[in-house]
Amino acid sequence: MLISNHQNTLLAIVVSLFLIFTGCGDSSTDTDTENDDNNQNQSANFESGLIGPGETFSYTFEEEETVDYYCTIHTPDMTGQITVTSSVEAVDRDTVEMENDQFVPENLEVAPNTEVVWVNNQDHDHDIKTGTPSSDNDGDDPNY
Ligand SMILES: [Cu+2]
Repeated sequence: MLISNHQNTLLAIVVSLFLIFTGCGDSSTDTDTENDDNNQNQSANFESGLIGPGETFSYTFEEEETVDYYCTIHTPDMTGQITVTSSVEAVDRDTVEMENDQFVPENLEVAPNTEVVWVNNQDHDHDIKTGTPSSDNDGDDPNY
């Protein structure tokens, strides 16, 4: 009886150590892959998640830079670019429409600190993300 209890305690300790060890390994690898994927020499970085029909997504661009983005659902054809430059007149907010699986306008120039609102005018979802379709293919999803 005594011996068996002792063995159970040892087993519990070994199992706990194993769970702690594997738990730590998991979380650190996940974060690393995410960061590598979006490293494009641009500071703007967003992922809208699904934008349903009639819904909008907005993001404020702070510094002068050129930002590529695309729709992950309609890749590789649905791409757009935001050029942030103080050479254009500053407005609080500007708009990109999603029509016929295109961004309109495809290239939008805004001054720093402008909020850009994407409007989904279509009857299906879009999902927009910074980067280009090809840069994403190098990363996490070999099946696409
Ligand atoms: Cu789309």
